[in-house]
Amino acid sequence: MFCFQCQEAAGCKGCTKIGVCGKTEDVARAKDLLVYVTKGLAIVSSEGRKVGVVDSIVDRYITENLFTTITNANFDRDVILGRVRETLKLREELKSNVVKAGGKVGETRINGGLLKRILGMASQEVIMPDAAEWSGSTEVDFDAKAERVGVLATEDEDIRSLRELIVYGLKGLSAYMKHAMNLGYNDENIHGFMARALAATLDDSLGADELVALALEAGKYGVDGMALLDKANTGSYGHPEITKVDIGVRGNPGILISGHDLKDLDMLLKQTEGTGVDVYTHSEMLAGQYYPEFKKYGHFAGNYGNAWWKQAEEFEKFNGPILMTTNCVVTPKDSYRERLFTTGASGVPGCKHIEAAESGEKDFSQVIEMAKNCNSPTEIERGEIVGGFAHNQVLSLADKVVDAVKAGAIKRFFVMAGCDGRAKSRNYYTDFAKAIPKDTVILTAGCAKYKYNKLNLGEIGGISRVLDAGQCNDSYSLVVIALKLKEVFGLDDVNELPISYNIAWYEQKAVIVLLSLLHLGVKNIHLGPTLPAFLSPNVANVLVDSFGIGGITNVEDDIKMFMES
Ligand code: FS2
Ligand code: SF4
Repeated sequence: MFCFQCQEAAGCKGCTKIGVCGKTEDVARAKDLLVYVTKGLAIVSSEGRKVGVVDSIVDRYITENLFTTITNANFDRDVILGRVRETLKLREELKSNVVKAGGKVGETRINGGLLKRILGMASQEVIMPDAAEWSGSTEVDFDAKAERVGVLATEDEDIRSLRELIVYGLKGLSAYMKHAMNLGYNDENIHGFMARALAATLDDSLGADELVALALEAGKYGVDGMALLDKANTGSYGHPEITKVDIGVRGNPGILISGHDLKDLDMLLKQTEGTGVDVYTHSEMLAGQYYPEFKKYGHFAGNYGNAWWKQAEEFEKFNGPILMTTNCVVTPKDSYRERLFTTGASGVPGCKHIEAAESGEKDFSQVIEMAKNCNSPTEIERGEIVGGFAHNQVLSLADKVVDAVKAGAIKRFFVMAGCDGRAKSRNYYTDFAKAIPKDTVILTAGCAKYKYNKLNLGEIGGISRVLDAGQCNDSYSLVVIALKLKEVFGLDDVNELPISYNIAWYEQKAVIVLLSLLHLGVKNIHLGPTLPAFLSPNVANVLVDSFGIGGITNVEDDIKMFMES
């Protein structure tokens, strides 16, 4: 196996025996193959669009396949290989529809020779890439193929780096699209781009310049995807508002819901109402606490625990069932394995998975029944945290914020969005938050916030010094806020604002957030705790030269550098 898609890639190079995330070799093979056949489906889908064939089931499947391969989402090889089989089937069905519509989807080899079968346009011979033609049915076929189509199949390290940058950005985008789609919001243009861009990662005629352009174009669609999800979330559940969230426990049995899917939270809250079971949020689901539509439930308790990587210890103490709606899942300990349920793109072999019905509804009754027979959660901390500073809420405070900046009470904002992770080096972010001058404010989103959201960093003129917009996709809110400030201060360029970007990354959603910021023209973003292993030295240089991307050094020097910029 070879995987270097996340920040925890072994030795900052890549995982080759087993993933630091727990991904085993056989799961890695299944995922490599799933990505490959998804590219094949994307090639046919892209060709189909040229002749007006748009298949929403195919679009959904591509989206879900990519989401399934995100770091820490799904460890269930059988599920992943099931998706490989279904993808091959969908591809062939789509091909015949494309041919009927006059599209060009051919194949290359018959009887070992290079006879080009002509499909569609009678006068043209079409050679399709292998990914759009290859088929297999047994696990032996699948494993043999997977060995030849992983990341290292692209020999040139710069082309490989750019192809993977694009694929990882698309994986992140797929997560945001899936959440929006679950709420009934969709955008055909984004699916069209995803298919085209995936197909392009197997196109040997594209060189580095074209792939750099495509990565930046992915950033444009990243902004569109995050805006769509913002519309879906706020249209369904209202605008996040300033909220104090209890981090202690109550005396009732509880269900802990983790991951990012608000539709799952919605269904769980409805189904637990009146059952005597409380619902607690965990990690990125904390953001659910900020939405008016959820706050109305009396049995919606507080937030339990911290960022994803502490889950083994915290899930053990929760005592009740845990529902993982997306990544980040850590291989469960036996002590709570039976209490761990997965749904959506997440999956763990041996843990119960809750499927959606055709209508999208999910039946959580077995989770609720289990909760009733469990002890209430063990208290691990007490107090409260404050959040809910998404764009609508912050813009309603805009006058106050602008006055504070004009009066010099706020000297600088630090965007510290992104992810948390287990590396000790990430304590940098706690130290950084403690050490920045008291007249600065942190804008955050994503699970990175757990490094400093319990530090009580105080307020400036009634404005909290840590403004948490919500989940990683709510980085969109931070962009809306920045663009508003640019307008209010009459600036031409968003980079003229007193905002510094010190972003922590872990998995592929952070990649689409980064590409989105680059697309919006944001410069001098610092990424840590390490730069991505998938950036080759040449590709990293392009990002440094064109966008001023940098890493982190130490708290003192970095603060000095940011404050002087
Ligand atoms: Fe955190 Fe994990 Fe949110 Fe990432 S809970 S690292 O999925 O997207 O950020
Ligand atoms: Fe390693 Fe990250 Fe890939 Fe897991 S997702 S195998 S930790 S690089």
